[in-house]
Amino acid sequence: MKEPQHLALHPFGQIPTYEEGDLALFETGSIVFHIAERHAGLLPPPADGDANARARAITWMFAALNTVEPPILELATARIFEGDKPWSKERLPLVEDRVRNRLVQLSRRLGDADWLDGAFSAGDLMMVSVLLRLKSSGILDEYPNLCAYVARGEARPAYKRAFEAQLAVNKPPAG
Ligand SMILES: N[C@@H](CCC(=O)N[C@@H](CS)C(=O)NCC(=O)O)C(=O)O
Repeated sequence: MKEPQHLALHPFGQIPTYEEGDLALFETGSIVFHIAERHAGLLPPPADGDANARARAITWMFAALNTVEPPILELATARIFEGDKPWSKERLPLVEDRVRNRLVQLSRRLGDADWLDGAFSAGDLMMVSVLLRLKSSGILDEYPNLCAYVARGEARPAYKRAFEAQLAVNKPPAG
């Protein structure tokens, strides 16, 4: 990923990247937004009476990436890369509490609704994928409505198709 060919697509040498004709994009949020703008079912259509619904769905995309994901990424870093540091035991509970703080707020807002704002949108898609990163930590289990929300996201046929396609690419070669 740090070779010139990939760096031409992604200046930070990361994944994902997305190519469509002569367009090359990087950043998950930008890629999802690009697709959502061009295919039905991911954002409320602008001419659909409630133009604000589209703006709110986009807001949830930003909230997932800018407000909910940062403490979750910090937790992953603290657990995976800093777990052996002498100060790790003291710091970890602080990082976990920052994650819990966001989850409490998100859980309260979701309540017993299926999705964050009416029908499923790219905002839910982003939020579910961000929350999925927490699965191995066990923290998500403290919020039953968020667990059910993530399970609904994973149960969508489109999610299953995408996940299986990804697994097929990542599967180690036979033998
Ligand atoms: N904000 C970026 C983050 C991308 C990112 O962190 N990608 C990781 C994999 S999930 C990566 O490529 N890590 C390798 C590296 O940073 O060298 C996005 O959402 O696209």
